[in-house]
Amino acid sequence: MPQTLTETVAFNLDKYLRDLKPEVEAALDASIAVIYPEKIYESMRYSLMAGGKRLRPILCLAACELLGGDRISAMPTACAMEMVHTMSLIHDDLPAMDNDDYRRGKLTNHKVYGDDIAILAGDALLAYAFEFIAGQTKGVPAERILKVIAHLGHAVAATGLVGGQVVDLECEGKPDVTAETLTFIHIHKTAALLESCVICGALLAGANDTDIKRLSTYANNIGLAFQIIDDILDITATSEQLGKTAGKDLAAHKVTYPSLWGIETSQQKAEDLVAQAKAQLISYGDAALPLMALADYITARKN
Ligand code: GRG
Repeated sequence: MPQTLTETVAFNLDKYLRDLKPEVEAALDASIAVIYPEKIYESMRYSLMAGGKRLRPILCLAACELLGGDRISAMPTACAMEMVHTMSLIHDDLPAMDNDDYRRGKLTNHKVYGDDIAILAGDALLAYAFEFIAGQTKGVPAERILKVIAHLGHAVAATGLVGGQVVDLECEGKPDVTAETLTFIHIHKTAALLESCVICGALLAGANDTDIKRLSTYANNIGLAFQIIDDILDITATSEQLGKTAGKDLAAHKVTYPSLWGIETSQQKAEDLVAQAKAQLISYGDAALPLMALADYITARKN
């Protein structure tokens, strides 16, 4: 059992991701077949199978395993998380929103299939994510599955991603956005789904109220840290490294954490949030090593 937070460096995250990522990729690949009308299924698969870090499904599986659940029973929910994440990226990239040409190193969905099909591919992925959890989760009591569906619904609705995106759009072009508003945006737009990944994985394994409270704090902290690092990378990384257009926040004069606090302070705040996140996991002992290492990865990542 780790006695201090620094002992978590002993965990081999590279190997963990090398093992787990292909499992997730294979499950995602098997989740959607191309049938008539082919164009919509191809568009859904184009973005779903375009790569990406697969951080959300991995967090879901790691949280389930933390509490003694097994990967197989959490895999449909893990895939659903990636479907929801992918649909949010497709819609975020549309001309009516962020208007991006590249994502995950490829042309964005609407650039390939047109705005109409991209909107529908996002809608279809969102609906299918819930169907997939309900229909594919095996060996888990129905009331746990119901809790997962309700939690994910809350995380993506106006209470979560959609609400965060609306406030983000409202803030466009405003120079006087406060740190509180920025935090509201990112807790809803980014952290809510990451939190749902962790909590739903835990719910599938039978989490109790104490687990939920600890894991929710863990996930919200890493979610906010994730967005702070995202804002920093928008300034410091290249478009090639990011797989999407770098420097967009600066070009749009968007208020971000680095624009409010500077890069160094922002990095420090992200590291503090990760340390607080990891502190929530101490009582789980070695079982928490993957989630601890994933928290560290959030601030160390380069894309
Ligand atoms: C959810 C119904 C519904 C609609 C979507 C467009 C929208 C509403 C919300 C925007 C959500 C959004 C795009 C948040 C940004 C989150 C973020 C930092 C994405 C980048 O995640 P990574 O780096 O990407 O994990 P990869 O490609 O690695 O998966």
